[in-house]
Amino acid sequence: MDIATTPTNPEGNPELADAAPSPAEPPVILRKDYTPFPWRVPQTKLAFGLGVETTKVVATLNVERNPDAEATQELRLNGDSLKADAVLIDGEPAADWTMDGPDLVVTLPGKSHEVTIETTIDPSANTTLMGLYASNGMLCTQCEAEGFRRITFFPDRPDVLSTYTVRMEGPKDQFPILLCNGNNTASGDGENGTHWAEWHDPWPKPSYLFALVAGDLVANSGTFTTMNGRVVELNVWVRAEDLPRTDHAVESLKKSMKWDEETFGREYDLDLYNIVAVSDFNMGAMENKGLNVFNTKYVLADTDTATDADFDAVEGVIAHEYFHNWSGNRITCRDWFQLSLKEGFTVLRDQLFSQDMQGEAVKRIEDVRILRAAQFPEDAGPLAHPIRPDSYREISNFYTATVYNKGAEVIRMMRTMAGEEKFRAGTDLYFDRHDGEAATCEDFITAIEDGAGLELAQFRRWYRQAGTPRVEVSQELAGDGLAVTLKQTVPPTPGQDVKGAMPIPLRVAVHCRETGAIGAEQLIVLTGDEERFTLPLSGPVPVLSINRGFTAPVVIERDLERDDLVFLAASDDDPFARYEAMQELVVKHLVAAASGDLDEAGRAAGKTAIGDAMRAIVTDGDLDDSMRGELMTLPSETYLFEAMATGNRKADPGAIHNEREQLKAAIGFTLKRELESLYARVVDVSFDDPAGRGARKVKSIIAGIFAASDPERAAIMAARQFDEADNMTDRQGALMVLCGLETPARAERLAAFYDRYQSNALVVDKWFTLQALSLHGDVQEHVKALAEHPDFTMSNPNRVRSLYMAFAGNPQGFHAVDGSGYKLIADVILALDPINPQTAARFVPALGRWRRIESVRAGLMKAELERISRAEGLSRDTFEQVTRSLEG
Ligand code: B3K
Ligand code: ZN
Repeated sequence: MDIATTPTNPEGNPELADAAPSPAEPPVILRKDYTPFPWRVPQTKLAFGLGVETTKVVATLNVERNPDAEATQELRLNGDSLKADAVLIDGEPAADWTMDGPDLVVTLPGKSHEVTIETTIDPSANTTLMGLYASNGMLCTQCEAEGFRRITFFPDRPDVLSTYTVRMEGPKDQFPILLCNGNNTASGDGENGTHWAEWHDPWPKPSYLFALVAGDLVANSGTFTTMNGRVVELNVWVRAEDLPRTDHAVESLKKSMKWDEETFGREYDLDLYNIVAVSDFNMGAMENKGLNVFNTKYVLADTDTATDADFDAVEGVIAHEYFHNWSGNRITCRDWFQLSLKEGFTVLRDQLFSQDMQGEAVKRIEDVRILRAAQFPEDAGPLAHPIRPDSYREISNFYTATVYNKGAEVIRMMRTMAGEEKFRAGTDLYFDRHDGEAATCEDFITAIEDGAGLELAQFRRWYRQAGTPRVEVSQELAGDGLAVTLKQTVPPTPGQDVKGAMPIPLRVAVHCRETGAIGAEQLIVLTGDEERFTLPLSGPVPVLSINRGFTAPVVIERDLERDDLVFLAASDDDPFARYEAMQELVVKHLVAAASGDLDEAGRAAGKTAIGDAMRAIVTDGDLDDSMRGELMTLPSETYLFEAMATGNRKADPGAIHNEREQLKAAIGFTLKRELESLYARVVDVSFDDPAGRGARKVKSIIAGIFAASDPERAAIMAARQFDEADNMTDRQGALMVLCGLETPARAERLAAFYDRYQSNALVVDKWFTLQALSLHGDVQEHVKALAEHPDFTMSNPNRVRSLYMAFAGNPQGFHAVDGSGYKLIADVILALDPINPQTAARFVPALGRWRRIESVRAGLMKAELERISRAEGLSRDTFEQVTRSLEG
């Protein structure tokens, strides 16, 4: 699972577009240039002599001509920062091999050969965390997308599938546990305190799914019996001190295995499933066959150190990686342009799983919130790309919210249109038809068409066209129905000026504001640029409820009366539509206020309407508190930024922040009594009560509202919540409120939190994040001071993200009007790029939103991007993101 971030906007820059590429520029790879690899590699043998500073690798590849490709004597093996110690062909030293840039090229006269290559690598010097690297004294690997070529020379592309047999040998005291993909076939002791293990993975796989781990680890083990009676050994491997926090991971794995059998008919296919937690990891986790490697953040959880959200994230990511065993491993991608084939589909599968585990309504709202926070800005910015991109310079830059989250939404639309049962017939056909293959998005669409009986010719545009469609809604009474006219536009994106209409499935209903009648739901599909649908009325004052359940990833533009929105926010039967009405009410008010479009009366009327809707939510006795918490959550400043930056209007983050804080204060004043009585109820709900989760959510939201309306009271409430907390959710929620306040309790509780958890890296990450995200006016000074803290390091991605990604996501700090927040993040990019380019490049999108922001800040952001672009020796990752951000 990737840890997605948020970027920004377009408009062509002819000067840059016309500039001749300098010779040092990394090449652009095009989807249309795909050709099959001329050789097959049916078997691969690897022998590792393991050491933290010196690891020797002997790779033996059985190669044969690929009859489906053009014949050639040249075998090109990809390498990255490698040199060959020896090259043998059929057991003899090769006379005819050359290096072509980073690649090794051999000439092979016959139809099949055995190619052996020896390399030596230094895992301790590998700070990129791609390939084989050292983390806390252990050795581990990360090969997706192109990390295997840092271990040995190999055709490192996803359509070359091979069966791997691996021998690992190393010092037993340092590496008592030796793990690899597949099954452990033999092991024993060697000379001079070494030991060895042999592993065989019977399932052919591409090199990106290879994994190896060697270290001092202990396992929390369990078993799972599959639907056909296979008994699978499950192990979650961690450092000994982390073992008490692994039960939730093991349980999550068992639940995922069961769910995938019941929901998609997918059964596990090996006798062993290993998960290893490592603390230095570029992303969330990795689905290597039979040996998943995880960021500790998505394995370790107990109530003292992890929040409710952390528990959910562990469950969701374990499920995601497990589901990849079929959607990704048994059927992999032909080339990296097809990434959404495995990622979009697997995200949908993990979302559906979590809906079943955690509750459908709240999970759906959370997923839409993530889409809007990360993907919508990406689709509206210079880094916009279709879910199946057409080109890249560095594929790591395309593990994006578009490929993952929009990819999931696109497949979800197919499911909505087909219905659950037919969709399942489509996925069954896909799994049957392409098992063992490296497939394409087109293969997936065709299988769904054939299996589910859908016609998806026009729908394929969702794979080709970038940009979030906007659907304009107008309505009029027509006889005994409501005539609704829908008009769609798909905005231009870099390289795509003109778009065709997309099929947009929308669940709709027409309620009546006067009688409160709830209309029957139906599914309509907008396929043209403009269409008119007549929907049945349920009473005299019709109110349209549209995109219920968020059936399509689009922006709905409608001009509903404020009273209609208040009505929907208080009474729509679709939980998402209810949430959406509340968001819309608030967004409209705040964007108008931040744009200077409201006079005093307008402001007062807006606040009154929001207060009324919020009162209905706070006092609704039928609502569970988890859903109440969602409805009470105000739109984020990022989402408001998006809403404000439409058409020719630019976003003003300063005005958005001030208006949002003022609205919070107004809600706190107006609903003081109601919020206090809600707080008094939820504060008494015990941790283990089934209603506890919702209660905890609501508790911290109320404290946050009071922080704006009555900071002194909020400080007392939050300090008390912190002191009395018997779990991390309450403790973190309270500390978040305190971090934004000017009160002695802030420093006291921050110190207490640090003292209590200083030996737990994941909780220390929270401690950094809480301060970097805070609403405190001195946040930037705090961040600079924290960078000097002894626990801060640039070499651990979790720590870097905990401080700087949090700060880049803190509008008040990042968008400081003097540009100092931009400079701070640009400095981070420049300092991190030589250490870990992949993580460095993830910070660029925050600066890339410059075209959609008011001119003073836009100029400052652009200047920082230009400063980065002038730096010598930029990585391919950062070069590509900065160039696109300036061109877009
Ligand atoms: N497939 C991996 C992501 C690899 C990212 C490489 N930069 C994890 C996942 O999506 O499950
Ligand atoms: Zn994935």
